[in-house]
Amino acid sequence: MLRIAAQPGVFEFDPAHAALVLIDMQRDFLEPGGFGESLGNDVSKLTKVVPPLRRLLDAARASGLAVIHTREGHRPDLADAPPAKIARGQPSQRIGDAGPLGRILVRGETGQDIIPELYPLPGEPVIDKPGKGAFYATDFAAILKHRAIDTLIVTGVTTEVCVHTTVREANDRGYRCLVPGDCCGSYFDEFHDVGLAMIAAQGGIFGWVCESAPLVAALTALAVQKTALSEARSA
Ligand code: TIU
Repeated sequence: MLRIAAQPGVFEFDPAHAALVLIDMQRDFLEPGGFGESLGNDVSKLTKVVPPLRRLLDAARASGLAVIHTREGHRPDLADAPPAKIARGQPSQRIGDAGPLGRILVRGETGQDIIPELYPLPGEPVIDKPGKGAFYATDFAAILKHRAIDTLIVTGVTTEVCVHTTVREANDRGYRCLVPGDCCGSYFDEFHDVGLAMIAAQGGIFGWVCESAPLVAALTALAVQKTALSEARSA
């Protein structure tokens, strides 16, 4: 069991039954010319998430923790895109329009894919989701069930939209969620701060919130332990 300093209290979990989930770390949200910018957002607000999340991803991979990625996006024919979602607001470009990163938020396009720094390795599931939550209209729950995962470490963008929706969906389904705040990002500083506070309030109404440093330290120690064990076995 690993024990991590968190709000509202220490978070204890078995890494054999946990997964690191990276929500929507896509060019469409982090780079100019994609969906995020089309909505009027300053996409540079999200870049600070990448270095800490890369450190956490490296530690998770080294320790053998399951890693699962998600991507928000739609079928090329937009058959799974709610008309209300396409029509919403006054974006500079709508979902499906051709932009500099390909068609906005469409599966298979450059913009819809994950940024190179956090690109999935073979064997790491990628969940293509049409909504904000990772459970809605996906096989995420089936994958978690088959791997006997009951604990999710949820990271990514944006804190108050897809991260929050996924944590809420997971919490209602009985998963325990830990959210490392510095591995999540928002276009709005105040929404990020309040979004994290909302998760941990009321004794952890949706989950737990932590910094990534103690989590990285615990996973790194686990990786060292596993390496020492396998070297001792093969000696
Ligand atoms: N616009 C915004 O903040 N977020 C999204 O539309 N999707 C995700 O959060 N991934």
